[in-house]
Amino acid sequence: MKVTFLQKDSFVKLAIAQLSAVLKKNGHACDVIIESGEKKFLGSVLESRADLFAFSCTTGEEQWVQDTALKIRKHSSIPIIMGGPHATFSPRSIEDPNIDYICRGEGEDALLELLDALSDNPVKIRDIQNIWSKDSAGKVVKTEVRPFLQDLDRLPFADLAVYHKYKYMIPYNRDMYPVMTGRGCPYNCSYCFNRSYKEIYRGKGKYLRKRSPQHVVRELVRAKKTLGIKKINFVDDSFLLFPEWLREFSVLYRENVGLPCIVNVEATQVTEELVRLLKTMGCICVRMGVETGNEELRRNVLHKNITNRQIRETAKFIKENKIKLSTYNILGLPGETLENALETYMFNKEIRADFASCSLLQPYPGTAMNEYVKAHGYLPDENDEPALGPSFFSGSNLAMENQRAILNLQKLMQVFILFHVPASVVRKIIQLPENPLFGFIFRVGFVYNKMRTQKIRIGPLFRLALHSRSYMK
Ligand code: B12
Ligand code: SF4
Repeated sequence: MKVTFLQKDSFVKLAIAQLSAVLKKNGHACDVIIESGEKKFLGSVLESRADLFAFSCTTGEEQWVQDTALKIRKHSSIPIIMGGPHATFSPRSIEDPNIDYICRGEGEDALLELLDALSDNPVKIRDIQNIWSKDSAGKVVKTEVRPFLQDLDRLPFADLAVYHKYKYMIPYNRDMYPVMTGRGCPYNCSYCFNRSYKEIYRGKGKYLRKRSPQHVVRELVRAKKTLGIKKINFVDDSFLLFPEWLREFSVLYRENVGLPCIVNVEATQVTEELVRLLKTMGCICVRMGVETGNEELRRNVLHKNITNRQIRETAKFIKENKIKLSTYNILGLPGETLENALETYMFNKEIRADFASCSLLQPYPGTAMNEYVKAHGYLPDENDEPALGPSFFSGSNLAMENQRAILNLQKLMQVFILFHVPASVVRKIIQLPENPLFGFIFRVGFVYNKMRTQKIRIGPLFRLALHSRSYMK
């Protein structure tokens, strides 16, 4: 059977690449059609001879998914499935009359079983774990999630080639080959999906899982040969979770792959030894969650138990090893004052972040933060689900003090960091009226800082950005 994934913007979704590999290994066909890469998107979709249309949806994209499903349904009765974080944490997505199935949680085995049932005996669908469907009267049929996939080495390597009919994606994927070496995170930050993921999967096996070093290295060696990749982007939530794994992996990586790489870390796991290991691997940039410069907000509101001292120390190791430091920050937190927001700027300046990426808080469904903002009156209507935009860079619907100054700071923080602008000047600039120029500066600064810290070439990045405009809005 053939599954056609539909996507809005032109970046690799590893979920799709991973599911494509699994489908192909099991004798099915798989294609991706990207709206921003097509002249006549709907025409291409309808001509794709799919047996199943599929979406991998994060929160913020659901409106586009629903609109697209409606357009398809007007011309075709081929079944439609939605998976990904939004389907997992907002399962009422199944109530949309044009969505036939949703997949909650991990999709590899569930999707295969669904295809088998669709071709063989559709009645079986109601028993497939992770798949929610509807009966003939339109009533939702729910199932449990199956246990976590424990042996990640049994998965085939992600099939990035499924994207390469869009030629403009190839150079970027060579420059920033995305790979995941494990699944799961031990922490429970209030704004992140991990806590609810663990709840949905309670009693269903070990959450923290790692591929073997050999399995990851084999994938990278193959990608080097077949695709000519130049740099690796490890997208694991936290790359240093298992020091023993890293010790073994770093040796194999150096000997067999030897390409520059970029990783995400959590300051609580960083030691001088591990940063040195990253350096020996050719790590050029470490991305680390700072989130806020105010320890109390970080601990009590974000539920992130990392002290400023730990972050300072980690930053010192990273800088001493001449690795670029890129930080993730969030403004617009419940209870945050303008002074707190400025602390975030000052703290990034103090630790000499090379790039302080700054978003606005979006309380995603299923997170503790979502419950908190509803319970504490941060939404215009307390019964509302927070309506979230397509990107956490573009806006927030939460009530905040000094909104204008905070929104301006979010747009300009990375540029202030770049030019080491003194706090007294920052205070004045952010009081100016909001204006499109700040949005423009944000976009240019974001691209420039990515190029500078992650050594991405302008050509591939520009071509990709042209086809991912809604993400950068
Ligand atoms: C790499 C990454 C990105 C990349 C690539 C995006 C992508 N969609 O792959 C970039 C930088 C572009 C990005 C952007 C954003 N991201 Co992001 N990102 C991640 C990250 C770190 C890894 C994703 C990944 O590759 N996972 C590996 C794959 C294999 O796992 P998976 O995606 O969960 O897929 C499995 C299942 O969900 C399921 N599945 C998924 N899709 C489908 C489809 C079908 C049909 C089926 C059957 C099953 C299925 O099967 C898969 C295999 O088991 C995750 C955190 C994480 N650890 O997952 C956040 C995460 C997905 N991102 C998140 C967010 C919020 C965003 C942004 C909205 C941020 C923003 N700018 O505002 C954008 C949205 C972009 C978009 N439209 O997707 C949230 C999503 C929360 C939510 N409720 O939706 C996450 C979960 C992080 C978090 N802390 O909460 N992101
Ligand atoms: S450490 Fe990162 S990935 Fe883990 S729960 Fe917190 S925000 Fe999520």
